Amino acid sequence: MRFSVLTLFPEMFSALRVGGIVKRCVDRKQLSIDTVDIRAFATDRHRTVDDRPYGGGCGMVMKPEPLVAAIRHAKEKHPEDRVVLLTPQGRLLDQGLTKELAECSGLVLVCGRYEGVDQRVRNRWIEDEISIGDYVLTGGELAAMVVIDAVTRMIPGALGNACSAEDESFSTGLLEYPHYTRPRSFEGDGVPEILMSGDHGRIEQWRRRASLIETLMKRPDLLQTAALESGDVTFLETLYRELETIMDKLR
Ligand code: 4HQ
Repeated sequence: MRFSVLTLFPEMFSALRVGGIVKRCVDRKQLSIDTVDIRAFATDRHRTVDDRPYGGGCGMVMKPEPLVAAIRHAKEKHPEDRVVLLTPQGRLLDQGLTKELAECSGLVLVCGRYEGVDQRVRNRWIEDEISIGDYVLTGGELAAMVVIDAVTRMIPGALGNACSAEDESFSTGLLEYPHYTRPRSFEGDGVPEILMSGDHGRIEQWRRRASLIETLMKRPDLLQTAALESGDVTFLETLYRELETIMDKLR
């Protein structure tokens, strides 16, 4: 996987080289992250990259010439790479989109600043628009780093251990079950006995049920799109009937 990041703040991306899985993938050459400084493509004496909006109003707009020169520069080397703009108007990033992006040979991530980029650049050059969530950032850089991070862990072998990203709970569309490690007792709090039983069948069932409860309590909307098995629905029906019994007594 190859990322070319177009930004006015290339030094922000050094955060990805400090440590962790992204750095390890870069070191192993499973991943490359090349930053392109948009300001380097400005041609005037002041290296101007923004200008006032036509029609007036507050804020500035990224001017087209340096940005398009930077996109052309990135596309020159790898014309097949998909040009993606980070914007609240884009497709909401979820695990499904992350997997789709991981199938690309390369992505050109365009990070806007100010009020955004000139619409003509979007019309001519932007192939896809992605949002990391319904809130407003001061620039696309942190959104680009989120995309890089989430896509990187989908690269085969990226996670290092024997388990793949597929094994983890979110690929089932459910929230993760609770995790525990040593010590057996921590400040008076124990660990669910079942996890120390060595009975892998019962542990699997406990974890699945814990995931279902976690999802029901914290993100019930996810149950609509999760890959539920018939046993899952049976378990949720059991919970529902138990709650009904309790409620009947309260009423
Ligand atoms: N932006 N997901 C960059 C975002 C954003 C988001 C606002 C993009 C500011 C200049 N990007 N402009 N949410 O809030 O991707």
